Amino acid sequence: MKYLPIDSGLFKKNRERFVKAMKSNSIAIFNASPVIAENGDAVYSYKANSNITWLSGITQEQTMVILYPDNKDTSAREVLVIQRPDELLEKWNGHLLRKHEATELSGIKNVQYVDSIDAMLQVWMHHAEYVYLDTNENDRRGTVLRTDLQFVNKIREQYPLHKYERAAVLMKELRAIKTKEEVAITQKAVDITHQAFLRVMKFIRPGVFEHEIEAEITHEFIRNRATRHAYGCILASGDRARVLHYVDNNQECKDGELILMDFGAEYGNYCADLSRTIPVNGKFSKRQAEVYNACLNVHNYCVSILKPKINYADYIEKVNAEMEKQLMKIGLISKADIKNQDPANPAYRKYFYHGIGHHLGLDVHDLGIRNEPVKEGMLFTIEPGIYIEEEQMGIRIENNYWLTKNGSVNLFKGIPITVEEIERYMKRK
Ligand SMILES: [Mn+2]
Repeated sequence: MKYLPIDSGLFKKNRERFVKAMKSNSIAIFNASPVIAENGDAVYSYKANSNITWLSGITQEQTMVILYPDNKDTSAREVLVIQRPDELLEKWNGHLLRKHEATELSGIKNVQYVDSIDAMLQVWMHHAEYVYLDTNENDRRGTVLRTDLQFVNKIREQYPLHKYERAAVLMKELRAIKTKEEVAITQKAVDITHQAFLRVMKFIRPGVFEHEIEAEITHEFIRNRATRHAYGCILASGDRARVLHYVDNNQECKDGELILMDFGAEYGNYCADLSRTIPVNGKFSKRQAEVYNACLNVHNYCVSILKPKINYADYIEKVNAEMEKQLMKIGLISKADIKNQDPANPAYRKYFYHGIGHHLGLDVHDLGIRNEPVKEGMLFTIEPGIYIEEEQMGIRIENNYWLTKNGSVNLFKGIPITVEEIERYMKRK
């Protein structure tokens, strides 16, 4: 890992929160994500299971976390399972964690090797009444990792009379609330992303290619100890900005175009997520500024109402109404369009066709509620966008906000966002 050590207190606090939510006399078992084969003997770049990372900070493959807070054997109330160091493997792939190192990183004292865990697990299982197992309960994707299911099936077959519970239900509640320790790490990811944005604002000019901008961002990320991009970065100049997940990044940025950039660093396993749209030549045209300001008005409106207690579904409804108002102001939709609209596909949807934001954390689209009141400690992106086919233009403006008791903290504090700030920053001497 490239990031600086993280105090194990962060993970200890997370485990305490999970344990508090468990039923009495229950055991929870979490498994690492598998290594996925690519071609030949190559494998895809490894990303640890986010729940394992959240509970322990360990990102090494084959890791398990086992929590059994009522275990009569008090030394085994929390157990970290790692792969046994192997000298030959280390000659090829580098250092593997020793037990004391795993304890140092996670704060878990009892560390066992994965090849010897079955016998111990059997004893704990025989004493426990409830068993929490983990699957990827994502509304869009469902369980993607067959190993999750294989493990669930194996345990259920071996212990058919236990009562099974879903760890995902608890994780969705818990991981949605970010502790100040987690936000401190996220802030680092945000700061690196902020730096990269300042760098490319000075770099972008007519004739530059999108992939050259990607290279600048990557350079800034890695030199500042980011592990990688938190997601495939989007560098979309001109009309390509209307493709929400455009990642080809291989075209020329032309004079007079706007370029939409959506990128974020992953630092210490936490993600940042920034979108900015700037003029390739450093100056917005009158129309570009008009549309940009409409989008910024929606952004600022979101910030003013996204506070604890508002129901997320109500928030979305209010935001959509504001977007409708702004789109009318810049002449994209009319009163008649709204009057005649299909309620299932309202007029504003033609120009704003994605969600207003998402939870942010270890995953870019992090776990969390979608139709309940939002709570203090949640971390959201706010990212309205306006995409106009007729004008070959797309604009999105995104920052990351950590909810406080009465409002929110903008983690991208001080970053250029207004037309004037961007033009001033891009001005060459
Ligand atoms: Mn986002």
